[in-house]
Amino acid sequence: MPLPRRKSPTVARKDRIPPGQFGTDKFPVLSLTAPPPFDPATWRLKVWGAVERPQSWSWDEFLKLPAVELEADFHCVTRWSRLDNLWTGVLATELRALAGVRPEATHVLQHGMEGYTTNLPLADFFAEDVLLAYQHDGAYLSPDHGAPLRVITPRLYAWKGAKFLTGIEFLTEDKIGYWEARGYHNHGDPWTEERFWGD
Ligand SMILES: Nc1nc2c(c(=O)[nH]1)N[C@H]1C(S)=C(S)[C@@H](COP(=O)(O)O)O[C@H]1N2
Ligand SMILES: [Mo]
Repeated sequence: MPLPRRKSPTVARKDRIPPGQFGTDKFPVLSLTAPPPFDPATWRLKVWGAVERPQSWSWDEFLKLPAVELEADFHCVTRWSRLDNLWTGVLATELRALAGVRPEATHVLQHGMEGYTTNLPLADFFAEDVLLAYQHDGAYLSPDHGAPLRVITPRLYAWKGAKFLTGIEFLTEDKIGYWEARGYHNHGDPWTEERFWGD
């Protein structure tokens, strides 16, 4: 059965390429480190913090969660935008019921396997087009692009989604992520050019 197909609302914008960005068909790699090793036998995605039911999914279990295909653009704060990506994965909104996110949760901190983190307000994490993606354009993610799992945030710059995702922490107050602690904007909306603190 084909998966349900979703489209990020940003794809229909008149100003689809945000100010200060240029479109490219290339897909550059921006990573702090070499890709950390992925072992499907031991990999886990953990969900903890302000939730009723902390989770620890194995790779096989994660692949059985309800999946969708998402058409979305990808905006890197270094000014390239890659339009028309097709991602496959699990919508972030699925986690709300699965983990039982508690009413006092206000923010989310994503954790990458190598130690990368990035923070989001709950409303941005639960936007209808935020995806925990394991495929890009029909193929499982390559190590450089975040295998086995990454977060896609089409309404925000791409640093707001962790590659090599292994943890989602629900918070009751904001906690700053890796780039946010090093001068990047705390929110990261490409259409208002929220690139750096002070923008
Ligand atoms: N775990 C992890 N996630 C990460 C990063 C990283 O270094 N480690 N870099 C971020 C940045 S700055 C960007 S622009 C995108 C880059 O994704 P790409 O390498 O697939 O283009 O991933 C984001 N997620
Ligand atoms: Mo980036």
